[in-house]
Amino acid sequence: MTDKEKNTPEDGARKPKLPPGMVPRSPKMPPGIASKTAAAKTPASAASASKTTSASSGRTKPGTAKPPGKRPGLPPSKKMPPAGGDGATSELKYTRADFSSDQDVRWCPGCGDYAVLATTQRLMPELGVRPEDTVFISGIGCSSRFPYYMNTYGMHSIHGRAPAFATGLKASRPDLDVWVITGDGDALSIGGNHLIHLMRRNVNLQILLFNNQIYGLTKGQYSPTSEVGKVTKSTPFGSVDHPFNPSAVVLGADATFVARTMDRDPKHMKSILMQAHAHTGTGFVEVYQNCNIFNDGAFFEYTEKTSKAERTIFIETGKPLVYENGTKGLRLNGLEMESLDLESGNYSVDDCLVYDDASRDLAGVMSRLFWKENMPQPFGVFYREERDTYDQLLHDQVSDVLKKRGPGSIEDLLHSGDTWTIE
Ligand SMILES: Cc1ncc(C[n+]2csc(CCOP(=O)(O)OP(=O)(O)O)c2C)c(N)n1
Ligand code: SF4
Ligand SMILES: [Mg+2]
Repeated sequence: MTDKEKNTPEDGARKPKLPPGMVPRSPKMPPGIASKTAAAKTPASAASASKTTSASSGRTKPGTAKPPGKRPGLPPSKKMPPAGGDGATSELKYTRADFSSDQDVRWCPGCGDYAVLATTQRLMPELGVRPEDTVFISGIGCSSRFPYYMNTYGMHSIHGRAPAFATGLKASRPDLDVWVITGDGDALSIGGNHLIHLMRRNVNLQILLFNNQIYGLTKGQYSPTSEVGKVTKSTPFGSVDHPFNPSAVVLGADATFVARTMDRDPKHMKSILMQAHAHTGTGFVEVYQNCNIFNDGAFFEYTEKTSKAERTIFIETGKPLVYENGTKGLRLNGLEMESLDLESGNYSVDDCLVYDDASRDLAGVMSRLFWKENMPQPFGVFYREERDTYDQLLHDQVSDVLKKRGPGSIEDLLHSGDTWTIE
C-alpha cells in the first residue's frame, strides 16, 4: 500500500498531512498557483456534493442532497490547472444538469437572477471543474439564495459576511474553487468593510455582485447603489444618499480583476465569468440585474435594444473604444474621456483610444463614466493585474515557518512568554 492509499479512506476523501487546516501545494503546480482541483473522489463522495448549509443552523438543508449523477467512476483528474486557471481539467465531461440542484427556484418570475444562474450553470462544464471541488458562498438577499440552486457545495451565510467565510475557506482549502455571491445591499451596506478587505488581500476566488440598486428580499428599500432621489418605502421623499459606484469602490481597494456585465446579455456574461475564473486572485464581477418587482427597468437604457447601442460601450483590451454601431468612439482628452462622432468626417476609428485593461489609471477613468450622463456605460473587463494571492502567501508562510521551526503546540504557545498564575 502506498502512502497515498494509506492516507485515503474508503470514501475517497483526501486527508492531507498538514499543519492544521492547510493543504500542501501540489508538486505539479505551476509556480505561484494554488490548484482548485481536489483529488478524484468516488461516486459516493461526488453524490454528497450537493449540500448547501446555512451558517445559522450549521446543518445541511433538508432535501438538498442530489442522487448520484449519471457518471459513475469519474476518471481521476490528471491535469493541473493552466497558469492563472482555477482548477480546470479538460478531461471532464459535465453538463449544465450536473451543476443544477433539485431545489425549486424561489425568485419572482422575470427576475434577472435567473439569467445569472442559467449562465453560471452552463459555464461550469466549460470550465472543466468538478461540482465536488466547487463552493458557492453567499450572504443574505434574493441573490444570496443562489447556492441552493447549484449542485455544488455551498453556504448561505450571514448578511455581508460571505467574503469572510470565503477567505477562511480559501485559507484552509486553497485547492477549492470558491465563488462568492452577493447583492448591492449585502456587499456594500452591511458587508462594505468585508468587501474591501477581500479586494486588497486578493483572495483567489470569484465574486459576483448582483446590482439591482435595491434591497429585493426585504421588499424594496433603497440600497447604497440606488440613485439620488429614489423613492422607496424607506425613502418616501426620495433618497438623499450619494450612491456607490461598485467598480470604483473595488478599484480603490486595489482589486486585481474588475469587470461589469448585465443579466440580459448572457453571452457577454459568460465570457466575463470565464475570464474572472481564469484570473488568479479575486475576480470581481458586477452584474446589472433587473429586480422586476421593486426596481423594474433600473438598467433598461443599457440592456434594451432601443437604447443599448447608444448607451453602452463594450470594452476589450487591444480594441479601439467604439460604440453605437461604430458611429461613435472615445478618446482621452487630458484625464477625461471624450466622445467622438465618427460620422462627422473629422475623426476615424484610428483616433479612438485602444483599450488596455493592464492600466489601473485607464480603468479608473472608465469606472468614472458611471457618473457622466452623456457617456456610454462600459461593460467588459476594466482592469486585470497579476499579484500574489492571500491564500498562496499564507500557505507559503506557514510552510516556511514549519520548515524553520517545526510544528508548534498551542499548549506551549499559551504557556510561553509573559504568563503568570493567579493564586
Ligand atoms: C444583520 C441583518 N440585518 C438586516 C437584515 C435584513 N436584510 C435581509 S436581505 C437585506 C438586503 C438585501 O439586499 P441586496 O443585498 O441588494 O440583495 P437582493 O435581495 O437585492 O438580491 C437586508 C437589509 C438581515 N437579514 N440581517
Ligand atoms: S424581489 Fe426582485 S430581486 Fe428578489 S426575486 Fe423578486 S424580482 Fe428578483
Ligand atoms: Mg439588491
